[in-house]
Amino acid sequence: MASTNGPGALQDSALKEEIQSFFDSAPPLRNKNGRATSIVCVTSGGTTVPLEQRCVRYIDNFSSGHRGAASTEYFIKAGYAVIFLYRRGTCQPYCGSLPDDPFLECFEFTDDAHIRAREPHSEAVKRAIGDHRVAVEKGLLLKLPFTTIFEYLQMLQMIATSVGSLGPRVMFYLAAAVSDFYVPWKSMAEHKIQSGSGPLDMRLAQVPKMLAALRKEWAPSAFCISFKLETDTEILLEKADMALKMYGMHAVVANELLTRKEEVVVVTSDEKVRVNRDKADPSNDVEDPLVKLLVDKHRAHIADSS
Ligand code: 9Z3
Repeated sequence: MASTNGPGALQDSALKEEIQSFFDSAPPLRNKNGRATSIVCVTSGGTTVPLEQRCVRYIDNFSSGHRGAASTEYFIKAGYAVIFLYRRGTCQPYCGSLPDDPFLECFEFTDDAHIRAREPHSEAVKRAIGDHRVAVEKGLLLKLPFTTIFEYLQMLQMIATSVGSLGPRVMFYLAAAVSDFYVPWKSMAEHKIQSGSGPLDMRLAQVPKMLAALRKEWAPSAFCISFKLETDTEILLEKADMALKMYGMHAVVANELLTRKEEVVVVTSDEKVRVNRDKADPSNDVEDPLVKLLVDKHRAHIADSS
């Protein structure tokens, strides 16, 4: 006989209401300085689409992860706690000024068998380690890796349904490059596809429109920013507008592949704001003004919601 006491859907509607009213009236979570914590989930890097269950081959979406990693640093600077959902092996926060293989290039053994940072990297290493440690120790950076489209969307759903209840203080900044097509697990070959039988015919299914679920079901009060990437500037803004309306995003950041480090356009229902990198210094990036603009819009969203 099925137990009515065990875990599962709450049957008792009075209890459901009591729980809801407890959370509705609870003071917002605060950080150590007594400020209510705003949380942003930054997604970064491209998802893979495996072609075999024991995966030897996969389709990949391009993204170096620079946008997500740099934006994470600016959000932390602006007082946010960041959940950094990133593709394994892509750029990491605080590592932007280090060489590609920092472990091998930045360190050396001393005569007494200690490890020290080598010049000219020691200042950059010190800053990266220090800033990263402070962010983690203050509870402002949680890093979660994904590889496949399956992992990415399951983790995004898990994050959204857990932090969604915190309401308008939560932001989603979806910079990851997410596949539109995939091979459903059940119809995927288990073993490596053999090349002996000629050309490969494969039908890819469309990935369901998860942005709509995020916005409407998983975290309905959160502030949601998605990104639109195109290689043809003629269709970019029109496509960004379509995404804004179709998924009910609060803003869509439109970018073109070749100029994405110099300029983006933030598309909202009432304006299109061009955001450019400040060229005065080569170390400036476009994520700095972009995050500032979105933080302002997020503050307005929080004020409107209360
Ligand atoms: C972006 O458009 C990002 O800005 C980039 C950043 C991936 C271009 P990098 O990582 O580049 O700094 O090298 N991300 C979203 C790309 C995407 O797949 N968007 C989908 C689409 O355009 C909607 S979710 O259809």
